[in-house]
Amino acid sequence: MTQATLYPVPDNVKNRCHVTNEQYLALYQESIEQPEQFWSKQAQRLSWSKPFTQVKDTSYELGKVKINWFADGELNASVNCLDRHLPERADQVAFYWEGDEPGVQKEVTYQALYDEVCQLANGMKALGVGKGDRVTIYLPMIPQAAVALLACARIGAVHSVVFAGFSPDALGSRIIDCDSKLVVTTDQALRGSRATNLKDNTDIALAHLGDTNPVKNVIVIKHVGKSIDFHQGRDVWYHELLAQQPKACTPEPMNAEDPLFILYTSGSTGKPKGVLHTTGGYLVYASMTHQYVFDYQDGDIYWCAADVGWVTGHSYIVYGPLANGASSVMFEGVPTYPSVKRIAQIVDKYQVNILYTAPTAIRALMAHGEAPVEGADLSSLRILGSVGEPINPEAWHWYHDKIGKGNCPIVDTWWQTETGGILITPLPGATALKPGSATRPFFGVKPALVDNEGNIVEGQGEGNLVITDSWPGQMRTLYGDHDRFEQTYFSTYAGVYFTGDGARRDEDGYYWLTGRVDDVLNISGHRLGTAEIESCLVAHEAIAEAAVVGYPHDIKGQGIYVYVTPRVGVEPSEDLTKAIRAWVREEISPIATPDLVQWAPAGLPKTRSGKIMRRILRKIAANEHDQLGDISTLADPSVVEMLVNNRLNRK
Ligand code: 6R9
Repeated sequence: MTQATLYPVPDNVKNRCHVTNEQYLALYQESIEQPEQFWSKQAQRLSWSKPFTQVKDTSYELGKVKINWFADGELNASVNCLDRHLPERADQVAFYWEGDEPGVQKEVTYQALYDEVCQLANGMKALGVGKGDRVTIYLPMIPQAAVALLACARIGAVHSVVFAGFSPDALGSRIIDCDSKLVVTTDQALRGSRATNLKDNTDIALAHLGDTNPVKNVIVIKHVGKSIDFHQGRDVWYHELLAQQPKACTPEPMNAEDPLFILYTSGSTGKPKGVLHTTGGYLVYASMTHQYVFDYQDGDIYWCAADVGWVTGHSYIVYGPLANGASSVMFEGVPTYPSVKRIAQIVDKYQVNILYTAPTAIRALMAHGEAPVEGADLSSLRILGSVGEPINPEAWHWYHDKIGKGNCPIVDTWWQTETGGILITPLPGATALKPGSATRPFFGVKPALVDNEGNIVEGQGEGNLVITDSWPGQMRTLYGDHDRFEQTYFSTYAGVYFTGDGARRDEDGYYWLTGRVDDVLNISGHRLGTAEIESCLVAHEAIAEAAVVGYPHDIKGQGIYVYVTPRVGVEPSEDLTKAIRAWVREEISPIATPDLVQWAPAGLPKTRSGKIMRRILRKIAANEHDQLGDISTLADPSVVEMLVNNRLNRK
């Protein structure tokens, strides 16, 4: 392995950052050796209505997994994000909202956010929603998305955000799984001038649920102004509901371990997992990581270009920045609309200091050469962040040179929905960078590599990434399925949390994430389970059997390669291929649309016991059919030959 170029911390950054390398090393050591002392001090960043006396009570022992932090303390997340800032920040902008169309914009101050959160919280209470009830939020990137999360937090309701790009079916299954009483949505969502009818989707989802529909009310925000079907007695206009409500609402005192939210994510089986986060530990961790990783300082303008439908939006658009009293940009649209200059224009317009985005967005811009930065100044930028997938060195250099003008450290942040916040990352003032490496653990995080038998890999080496002890932001369970939680994360390797990712550790102890080691795809930074797509495919009348694998894709990181066996009597055709792509798009989401669909009329390669040999399918999809490895266990080797001859990726 050649030595990667080291990018030391630039002096201008070092001199103003929260921690230097020496401080990082000392604090890290303290966080590992005396976690109770360390975290009890760090938790003072929040305001607690009842102080905690216990700090950490956790066990990774299979059958008895428990994760409790600050368990006898009480606090309210919305108070920490709003009320306590008002004496000093009432008129400070919390969100500079930039609409899908340039020129459409709005500023929301801390006072305005507080007022609206209280009104919605009161409105929800008036509809009978209370502590512990689940509320599904199906919204685009508009300020009311943050309002809705915080209003739930204020009254102790548990929010479950469903990404606005998801289909009615995906929405319905998430509503049923957590038994939501209320849905908050909008007439339409706009992204890159494309409209999605969120309210219509909600109607379809609820109609499909029939008698099992647990939803009593749907709150509808009038965003675009499109007409909707109004269901008398069930639907409520947001503006009418709020008009009757006072701008004050007593916050519900929450135990630190009371649930704050559920967020569904794909696993390696078909059923999405309801990742559950609680209040105290999550907020301590989101707030602390936001401050240190992005070196957020008072007066900075921070922009996380993620969507609130993903965990990045929860922790680094809503909870972390607001807990820190930050001013953020919130963007409704996409990086390439109306042109590839949009990101640079927004940075210049709001004088953004910290930009946090995903490698897939960078690659989409990079494909246009200089155009995305032509005519832009970008000198306000100080720190750049990356999240969602490994950032390839080409994208890293483009980001660093073209967007960051060579002066801005890139924090490549590795984490997961399950981890609540960033676990492996550089700190801008402390860490020399290597393009493509997420570098070192954050405070309190103990990563390790294990081989497939579970033996710890010491020093330099490669293996499965596990975390050997708990941190406050860790998920607590899978909603309604603690057994699946234990099986998924704690049964593969005894006594440790298994991330599902592979990684390498180099001579400096830096971590290089190498991707998922399970049947989870990472498409443009979004997780999709292959099983989920497969079960959708076989639900189509033309398909007998399907197998889905990832393959290298220039922009998306991974593309979706689908092998399908038609039912007897079905003749594959281009039209049918199109119909199948549209089917998956409609049933799951545009993100899940197959890139390549290969017909396998002679069937899929299987072992004699009938297991599909995905290893072989992955090789064919990657155009690496000369490295198929051992195929002696195949039931019928001629199937492979046919698939290789008709393969669709020849790059
Ligand atoms: C935050 C988020 C988690 C999975 C994770 C890993 C991949 C995220 C990464 C990264 C390499 C990074 N991932 N950040 N891989 N380098 N900086 O993305 O959460 O949607 O749950 O996805 O994404 O594979 O396991 P989530």
